[in-house]
Amino acid sequence: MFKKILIANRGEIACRIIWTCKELGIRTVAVYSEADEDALHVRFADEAIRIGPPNPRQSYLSMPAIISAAEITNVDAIHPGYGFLAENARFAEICESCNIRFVGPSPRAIRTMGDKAAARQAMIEAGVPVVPGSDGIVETAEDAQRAGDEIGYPLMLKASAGGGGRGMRIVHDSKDVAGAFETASNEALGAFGDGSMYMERYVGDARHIEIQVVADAHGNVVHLGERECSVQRRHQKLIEESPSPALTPAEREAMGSAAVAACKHIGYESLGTIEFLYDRTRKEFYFMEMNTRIQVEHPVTEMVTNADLVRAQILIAAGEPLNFTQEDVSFVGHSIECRVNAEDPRTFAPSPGKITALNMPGGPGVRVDTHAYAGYTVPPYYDSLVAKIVTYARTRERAIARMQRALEATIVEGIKTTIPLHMQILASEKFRSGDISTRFMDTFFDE
Ligand code: MV4
Repeated sequence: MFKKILIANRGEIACRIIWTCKELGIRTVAVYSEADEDALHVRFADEAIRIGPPNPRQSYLSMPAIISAAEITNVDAIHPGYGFLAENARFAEICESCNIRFVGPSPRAIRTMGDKAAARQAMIEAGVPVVPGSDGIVETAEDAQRAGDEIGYPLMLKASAGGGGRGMRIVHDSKDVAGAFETASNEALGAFGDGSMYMERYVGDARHIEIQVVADAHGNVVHLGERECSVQRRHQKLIEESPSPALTPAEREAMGSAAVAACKHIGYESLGTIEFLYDRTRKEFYFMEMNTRIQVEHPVTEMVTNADLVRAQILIAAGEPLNFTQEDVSFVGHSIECRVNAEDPRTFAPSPGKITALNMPGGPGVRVDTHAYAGYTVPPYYDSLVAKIVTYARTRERAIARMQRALEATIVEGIKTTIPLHMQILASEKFRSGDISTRFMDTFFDE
């Protein structure tokens, strides 16, 4: 087992990783920027190395700075968390070449899944359903016209190098497809240095449902059920839950099996998430993307499966076999997560600043993952997540009631947060009835 791990991240996830390392008896090294001198992850780690200025390019994204910190402190492994370098294949490669274990999948798996057209192709080969669309990359506007007229409209143009909603475009009419292709491809070239595009039929009335997988280095692959992530705004998730109110046990089983088949096909080794688009009209699901990292919303899976996903991820990276099979996994109760962001709840404009008073909720079935404390200043340089409030209860209805009372007990003064928005969503009939889709937030403020 590893003796010492460096956490190449900050905020709540750095704290979350440190908690599990402590339980495993693994020593921890924090890295931090000048903006994070007073951050909790720095306090809780056994050692802390300042790696650069606030700008993440020169600190949390700086591979030389992080590798130097790892060399100086003589760690066995680096945990990348989410964001920053978590899905950077080159970073994973550099770690391995420095004889430091990267807590994540192989560079090859990261690269395949980072190329969305290649991922789609791999899923077709694995027998996992994908949205009907182009046969690989569309090279020219003429090809886009031909493929588009075959797929039908509306359709989506997607950048191979995009993902998470970046580099996408809806085309409603045959006369627009060639022009949209040129514009989207040029935008992708500018944004990602890669203008490759592919096309899919547009699924309008959809849910975002993702499957958590764990795959060890010995060929064992197990899924831990789904997370429903349809309540999003501008591709930023607001509320996640497990199980999804939409899936029947048979659908859960089919989606889980597809996710396991996907991992086996690519020889995946680590923890990961397969995102599916669930077509509410046809009651069918399609592969969208695979995330090769621990995700923000992992706690809702931990609550209903009683797993520690960070622990599983570290043990897998150390070469340990999974000590459970698919048959051992059971799902009990319902869990909901609200992302408390330092943002204006109406405009979503960032609201960094000093937290002058803070109370986090507790009591039965309430979990809080946060790095915030009274007197902490939320810096303006990084993402705005300040806390994840997670509830757990026997039923969805009771998990919602628990979340409402938990949010009522939450006090964050000095900055604006998304809590009022969460309260409004939780009180809405649409959310309470489980009638949520990717368009939930588009219409929310109108009602
Ligand atoms: C789609 C889609 C409809 N049809 N693909 C958004 C994020 C990225 N992972 C893929 N996304 C979508 N792909 C087809 N063929 C609709 C979305 C989408 C979406 C998906 C999940 C959650 C929220 C969303 C909001 C807008 C669009």
